Amino acid sequence: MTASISPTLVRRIRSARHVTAFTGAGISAESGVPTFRGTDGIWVKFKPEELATMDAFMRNPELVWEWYVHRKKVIAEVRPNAGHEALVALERLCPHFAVITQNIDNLHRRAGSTTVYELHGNIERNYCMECGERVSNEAVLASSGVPQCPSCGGKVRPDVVWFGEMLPENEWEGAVRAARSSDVFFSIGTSAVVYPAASLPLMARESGAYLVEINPEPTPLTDHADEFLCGPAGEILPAIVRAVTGTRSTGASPIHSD
Ligand code: BJW
Ligand code: ZN
Repeated sequence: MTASISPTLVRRIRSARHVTAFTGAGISAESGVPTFRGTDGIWVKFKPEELATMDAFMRNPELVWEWYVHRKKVIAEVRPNAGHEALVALERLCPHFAVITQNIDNLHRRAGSTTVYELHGNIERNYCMECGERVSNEAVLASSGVPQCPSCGGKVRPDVVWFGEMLPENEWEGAVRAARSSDVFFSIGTSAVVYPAASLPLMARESGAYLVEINPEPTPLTDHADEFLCGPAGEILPAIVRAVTGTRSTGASPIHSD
């Protein structure tokens, strides 16, 4: 059975000037990129503190690089899915549309989204920890072990944000601006436990946004959402686009709404 997207949500999107989609690993799950937490999450096999911190990197850079090279190869092979594509369609329907992503997989840009704030970096970029020089993915993938800077010989790292590190200032400021100006704010495929990113949906709601969560599982955010659409992003987001454009009304049932 397919239930309809709520008329309230359709009306909110149609009348919105600013719509924002805040995404996490769940939106890329249907492309074949593993999530971090949950039954097939990366962290089931590896603890975050063993891999995604500067301490871990300094202790065992070979292991951390092995993990990133594996993920670079997985991400290079996958394609954006119907969820990413539906956000591109929504961007075309809304006067101002922004994607704020915690993902490092570049799939929103590859799908065609144009305003994308990447809070946790991008796995396709790398830089030297000594002199800051950018090092291409090709060079990194061609080297064995820990890649070294061609200019100074320093250790190269992926351009991602590890625990205990600050988020890139411009991306964070853009994300806060988008959250605070949102009329409708979607939180999609994130467990909403990693801060400061997880503060954005509540920031948006405080500023008057209609908060919609899309996830197959409830999260700490669920009770704060105006609507919780329970299910996979790759099904629910296209259903929202169909409902807004009036092409067809299918999709998920809101569990609660205002
Ligand atoms: C589907 C689906 C489908 C499945 N459709 N959905 C207390 C308060 C505030 C902060 C802290 C605090 N205690 C500690 C901190 C700091 C820390 C933090 O938040 N820790 C928490 C874990 C407690 N934060 C930081 O350190 C951040 N920096 C910071 O705070 O700077 C200030 C500072 C500086 C110095 C000292 C102290 C503070 C940085 C955080 C960096 C996070 N980095 C990572 C790794 C990135 C690089 C890489 O990928 O290798 O980012 S960790 C990892 O988690 C990754 C993700 O972006 C992030 C969030 O995960 P996400 O996207 O939510 O994925 P999952 O797997 O958790 O959830 C997937 C969801 O999808 C699930 O809900 C599924 O149900 C759902 N799903 N299929 C829709 N088809
Ligand atoms: Zn260097």
